[in-house]
Amino acid sequence: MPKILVTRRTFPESAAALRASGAEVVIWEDSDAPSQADLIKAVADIDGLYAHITNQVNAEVMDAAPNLKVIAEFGVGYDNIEIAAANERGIAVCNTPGILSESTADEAFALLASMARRTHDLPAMVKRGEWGDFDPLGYLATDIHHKTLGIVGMGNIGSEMAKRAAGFNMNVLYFNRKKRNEEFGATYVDSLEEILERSDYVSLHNPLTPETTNMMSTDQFKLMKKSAILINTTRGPVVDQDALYEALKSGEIAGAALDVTVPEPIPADHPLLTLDNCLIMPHVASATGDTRMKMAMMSVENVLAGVAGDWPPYCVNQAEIAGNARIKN
Ligand code: 8YV
Repeated sequence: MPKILVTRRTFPESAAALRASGAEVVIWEDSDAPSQADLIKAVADIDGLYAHITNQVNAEVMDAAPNLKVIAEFGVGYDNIEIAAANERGIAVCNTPGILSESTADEAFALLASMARRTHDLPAMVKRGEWGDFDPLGYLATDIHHKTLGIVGMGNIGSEMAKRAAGFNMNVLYFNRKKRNEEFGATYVDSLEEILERSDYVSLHNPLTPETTNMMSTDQFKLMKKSAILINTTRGPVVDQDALYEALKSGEIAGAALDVTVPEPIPADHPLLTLDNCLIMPHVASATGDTRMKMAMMSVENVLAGVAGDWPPYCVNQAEIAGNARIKN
């Protein structure tokens, strides 16, 4: 009987689907995520790992799990998995692409709209009893329509963002490693520099890799318009947070909305939390009940296929491990 470890609680439906397969299923039900030491202990005899962003699935974890055939990440980003180590060992790595793109773009667009129309700071002012007399020049916001949105990373989520922006009559530019054929009304620009210079809003949708770590730092903020707003729903380390703090404080850019930070959770005394022009959400872009359920069921499909010895439907390294896969069928 194969054994599967799920490293956070899951929906009753996904737990039931795992158990219905006949596998032995261990679900980490604690309110805290397992520590690295806990994880290393818990993987000893498992065949499948249903993993989450809070797990660092590195070579040490893989070596502690000699039977491990498949790692199914709950999420599209899998930068928490040491993919080279998985490739060397023939372990299949899977993710949940596509199904969370619309929810993530919904949140990214909501963050853009919130910063533009000041729903991030004015309601708190009203609650404090500071709503003064009508003032034609008071509480001024920024338009969304006919402004320029720069999308960095035109994958599934970036294209959903472009569609939303088109509905708001925005001009949309995008920068991607490769020009795409289907551009959803967006215009390709061939450098990050150009998109930063031309955009009123810059929204990041590229994955975290060694090349994109600190991709947005002091020099990049200098290129942006002083009135520009940055939206980050990808991964915290793509933005150099110290440089962002300086840029927001000095007025180099007008605002930032972040769904992701370094670290997560961001400590309550972090300098970014002292700024009125910075809105921070607790990494929830995919967190709607419907989308999280679909992600869970996709993770179940992936892990069950892997422990049964079949290629998981959403395997990201099938070509890399074809010659040495622990999956046999
Ligand atoms: C997940 C995400 O909620 O898919 C991703 O890459 O960032 C989120 O949708 C997160 O990975 C939690 O596992």
